[in-house]
Amino acid sequence: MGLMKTKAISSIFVLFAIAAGMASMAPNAFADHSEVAIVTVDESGFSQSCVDSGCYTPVTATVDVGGVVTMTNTDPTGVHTFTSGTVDGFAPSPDGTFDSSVLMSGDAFEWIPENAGEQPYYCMLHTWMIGTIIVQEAAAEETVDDHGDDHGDDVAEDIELMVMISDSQVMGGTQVELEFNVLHVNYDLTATQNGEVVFEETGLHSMENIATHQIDAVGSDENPIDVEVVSLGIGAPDNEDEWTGPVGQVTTAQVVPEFGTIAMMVLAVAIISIVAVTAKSRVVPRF
Ligand SMILES: [Cu+2]
Repeated sequence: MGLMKTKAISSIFVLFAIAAGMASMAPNAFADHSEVAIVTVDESGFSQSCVDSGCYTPVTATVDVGGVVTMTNTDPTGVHTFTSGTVDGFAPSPDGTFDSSVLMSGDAFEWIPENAGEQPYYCMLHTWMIGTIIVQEAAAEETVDDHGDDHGDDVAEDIELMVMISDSQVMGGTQVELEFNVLHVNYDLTATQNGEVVFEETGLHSMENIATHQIDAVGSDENPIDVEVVSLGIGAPDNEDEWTGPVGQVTTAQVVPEFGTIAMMVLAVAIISIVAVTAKSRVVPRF
C-alpha cells in the first residue's frame, strides 16, 4: 500500500451573522436545551386522531445530556404514561430507560438523560402515542454572548469546526479519511479529477470523529484528485432545524502521489454561523 501526500489548499471563509437579526429570524437556533417540557395532547387517549400531528407536544424534543426533561400529563380527560421504548404495531417494547408510570391529569415526571442519542417513548395505555427525545452533547451547542453583558440579546453561536483530510491508496482506489473535532458533522463530499466528478455525495453524516470514503480513482501528478468537504451543520441528521456550527465552510485537499510521507493536512476555521440563516442558501462565496 503506497502512501500519498495530500497537498493542502485551504479555502477559508467566515460567515458573520448579526445576532440581533438572527434572534428574531431564528429563535430556535438559540434554543436552550438544558431543559425541555413535553406535554400530552388533549384527548389523545380517546382517539387516534392525534397520530398525524403528534400525540405529544413537542413530538420531537431536544435536550442536552444532563438536562431536565419534564413530562406532564396536561390532558384533562385521561391518564397517560411516558415510557421509554418503542411500539411495533400496538405491541410496546419498553427499554427500561425511564417510565413515569400512570400519571393522573396534572401530574408530571422528570428524567435527566445521561447519554447522547435518540430516545423513543410512548404511552403504555395508548400505544399510538409515541414521541422522541433527542439527547445531544451539551458541548454541541454553546451560546456566546460576545458583548459580555447578561442581557442575552446579542447571542451568537461560535463553534469551531476543524476538518482534517488524509488519504491512502488502497485496492486501486483512494481512501479518504476525514477527521472532525466534533461529533455529528453533516457535510457534502465531492472529489473531482481532470474536471470529472469521481465522487459526489451530499447530506453525509459522521456520527464519530472519523469518517472514511472510498473513491474509485487514483491521483497522479498529471491528474490530481481534488477533494472538497462542505459543512452543512452539526447535529442529528434528521433534525436539521436544530443544527449548529458552520454552514458552507469549505475544506479542500489535493491528492497527488508522493513517497514516504503520511498525508495529512489541517484546516482550522473559527466560524460564527447560524444555521437557520445560512442553511437555506447553500451558495456561499468562496475566496
Ligand atoms: Cu396515554
